[in-house]
Amino acid sequence: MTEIDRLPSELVLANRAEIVGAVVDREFARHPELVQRYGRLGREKSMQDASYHIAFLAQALGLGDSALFVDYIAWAKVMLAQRKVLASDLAFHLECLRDVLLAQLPEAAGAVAGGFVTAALQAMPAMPEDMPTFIHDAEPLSPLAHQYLEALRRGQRQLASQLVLDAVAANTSVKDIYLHVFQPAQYEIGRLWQTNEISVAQEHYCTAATQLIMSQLYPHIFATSKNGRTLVATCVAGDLHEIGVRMVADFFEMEGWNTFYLGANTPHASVIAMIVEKGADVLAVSATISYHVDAVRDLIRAVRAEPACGDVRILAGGYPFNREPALWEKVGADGSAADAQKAIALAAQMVNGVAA
Ligand code: B12
Repeated sequence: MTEIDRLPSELVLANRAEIVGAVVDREFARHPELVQRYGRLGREKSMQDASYHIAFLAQALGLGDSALFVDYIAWAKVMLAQRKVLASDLAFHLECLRDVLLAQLPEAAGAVAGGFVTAALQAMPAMPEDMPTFIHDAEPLSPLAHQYLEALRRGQRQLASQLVLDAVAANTSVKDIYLHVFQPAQYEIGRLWQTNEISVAQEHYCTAATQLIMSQLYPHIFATSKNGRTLVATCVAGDLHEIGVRMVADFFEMEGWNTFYLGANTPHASVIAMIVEKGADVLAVSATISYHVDAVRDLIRAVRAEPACGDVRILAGGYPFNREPALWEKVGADGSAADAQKAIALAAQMVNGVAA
């Protein structure tokens, strides 16, 4: 496992409130016109942003991986541009953050943390201010994915459900519906929220509807005969994004595994108890927000330290693992896969030595 330097990350988090205050003081002192540009709440919003940047920065520092922070700033640039925050103002905010880190942290830690911010600043000019759609016409089932998403955007979840049930009745596989309809539709919903085209409430509605419609497909999912293998699948403590790992669990179930899907935000001790109780062959751990990757590493350490977990193989996956392909090694997992289909192939290799 790569040697990980936790110190700058711990210092950044321990001094978070002071750093946030100093960044925003410096920003508004040097550019008083920001008050006119962003209104009465501008200062408050800038404090929220700084606090967010620090959470992501600390995680990247803890994993010794500046690319995670650069990726986060690319996401923030789109998010803020679509809310009328100028890229030049984001860059200036980051310059203030770097100055404060250099001034307030011990020299070595300040240099490392400041270096991560510099990496993001250097990459910023090439980062786009908008994001293309996740529903591509060349992909299988893209017409259905479009219709499904449009139905949900109009608030017609019954129609969305019927579209999916009709497709399955016409022999479209449940796996294809998951990978080519639900997954791109969820990514697209995220993009529309990020680019300020739909509200948080609309995103919640679409997500809840997708979970409901996934449940309507369960008679197909549990119809397979069993192969004697067991999977425990969970989101790490703190992470609320449960659909991805639920899909992973459902793919294993359809492949003949016995699966125990634990959902969002599961405490580590409960995951370990479940691995032991069910004699799991594989544990699938999911994190979507990169500041939860530490929790994945902590969970994996705890599982490895528990002799009763035997030689359970551990897969880690989700958004940050897809952005940074070497991340699974840094958290001590046995492997990762970009989607549910690839996850079953990898797990079959791990437990049987053959592809699924
Ligand atoms: C729905 C959603 C939510 C819901 C989740 C509800 C629920 N019950 O699941 C709620 C509202 C809670 C939420 C909250 C937040 N969210 Co959110 N969310 C999403 C959204 C729109 C869809 C997630 C989803 O269902 N994806 C579909 C599944 C199928 O895809 P997937 O997770 O990638 O899973 C596949 C693979 O990754 C892989 N995989 C996944 N897990 C595993 C595990 C293993 C072991 C393996 C091998 C593979 C694997 O296989 C899966 C199936 O093929 C995403 C958009 C996106 N791009 O995903 C944003 C998104 C992830 N959220 C985002 C953000 C910022 C947040 C918040 C921080 C917002 C806020 N300010 O509060 C919070 C954080 C909450 C928390 N503590 O976790 C950002 C993250 C950006 C970033 N740079 O990190 C995204 C990308 C939206 C965006 N475009 O801006 N969110």
